[in-house]
Amino acid sequence: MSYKKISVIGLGYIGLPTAAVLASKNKTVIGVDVNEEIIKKVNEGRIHIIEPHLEEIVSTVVKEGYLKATSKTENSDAFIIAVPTPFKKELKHIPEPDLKYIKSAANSIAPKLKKGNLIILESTSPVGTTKQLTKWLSELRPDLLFPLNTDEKPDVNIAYCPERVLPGKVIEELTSNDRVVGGMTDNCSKRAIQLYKIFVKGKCIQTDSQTAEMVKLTENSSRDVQIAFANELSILCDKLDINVRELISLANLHPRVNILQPGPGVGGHCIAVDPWFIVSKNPKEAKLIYTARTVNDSKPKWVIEKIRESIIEHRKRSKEKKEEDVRLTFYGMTFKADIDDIRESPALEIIREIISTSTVQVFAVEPNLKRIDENIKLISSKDANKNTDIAVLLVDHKEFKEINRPNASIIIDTKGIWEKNADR
Ligand code: SAJ
Repeated sequence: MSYKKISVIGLGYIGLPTAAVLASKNKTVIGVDVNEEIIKKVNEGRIHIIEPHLEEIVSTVVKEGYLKATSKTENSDAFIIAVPTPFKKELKHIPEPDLKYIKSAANSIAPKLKKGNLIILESTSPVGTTKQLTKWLSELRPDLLFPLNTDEKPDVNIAYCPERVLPGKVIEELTSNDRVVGGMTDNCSKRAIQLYKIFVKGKCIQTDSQTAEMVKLTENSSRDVQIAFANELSILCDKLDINVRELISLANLHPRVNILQPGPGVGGHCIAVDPWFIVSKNPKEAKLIYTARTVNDSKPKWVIEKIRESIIEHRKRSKEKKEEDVRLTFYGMTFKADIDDIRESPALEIIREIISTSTVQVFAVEPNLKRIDENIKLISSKDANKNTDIAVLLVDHKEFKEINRPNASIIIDTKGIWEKNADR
């Protein structure tokens, strides 16, 4: 069965680009979201996130009538679920994933399901979620046969296919990356591969749903563990008075060593989150993954200590200047370079902590944000250069790489872009 009409549930960082790319292949795409502002924007051919090339595509496919955004799920040939899977809010030692958005996606799709439909879950999820989704749907639609403990041909096919795109390169990676497709049955995988072949030029590799779920969590946990190693090295090197960037570049000359780069911590909605989906279900076994998470989560606190030390040092150097007279500028607030996303941003954590625990004057330069709903004074790079005692580089945005060394008496460079000239 071919896919003429496809619904994408969730028009966020993954859902919207996926909907737009499918629509650009002349498929009728219905983008479903709960946020009326997003719906309005998309229907005007505009987007609510910063992602290169996405707005051009959305504007074209909306104009041509291939993409429509709405709050109501419609009958379709296929449904792609791309909703968030956040943590539960309780302050537990190990955060637990919250599947409420996947459950409400199931609730909205269920009444529209027909024999022959395909459902694909793309949201990063704990192992077993696709099975859980199938159970929810089968309870909601007892009149249809689902791929659960049955030898008969199910009426509805269900598969898990994780997204793997890098923010900032989403359009390119959506089509070029290989995809892992894990169906509830062999035929579910095959039908899902048929759908991805509409726009994916990379390979589509078949597996089962549990393996596909674990592949996604493994990819991001692997990166988290590797970044934790780099972050641990940076703390060690600071103690030993060794330049960590030089150390890593020399160690990486070895043909089988490839160390990543340290920074102020790990942010974003993926690498800082997904490893917990493994740890929360397997706390006894996932020792290394847990430790990496705690190493990366503690890095902002280490940077905060460095900033506190530099405030004391600057006050000494400037003949006991009062704390409230010290001007501190942070360069970068987003979770990584050249994007506008502040989710789980270690930079923001550091800035908030300094604002709430000291009386220094705090400013921030952030070229990717026009405004911020917080008590943080955004200033231009030019103004910062005239008025800063301590400059703290938190994100390696391209604009900051063009600055040789800001005019400040102390520089803390957590990303190593001004390092040869920096004091930390
Ligand atoms: N970071 C470092 N050092 C490094 C690399 C990254 O400190 O050497 C930090 C970044 O500054 C950022 C965090 O890690 O705070 C995460 O950034 P990232 O670029 O590693 O990853 P994301 O979160 O933007 O995207 C990841 C990607 N996963 C992998 O590379 C394995 C992407 O392919 C996934 O699709 C995405 O997660 C996701 O949606 O899961």
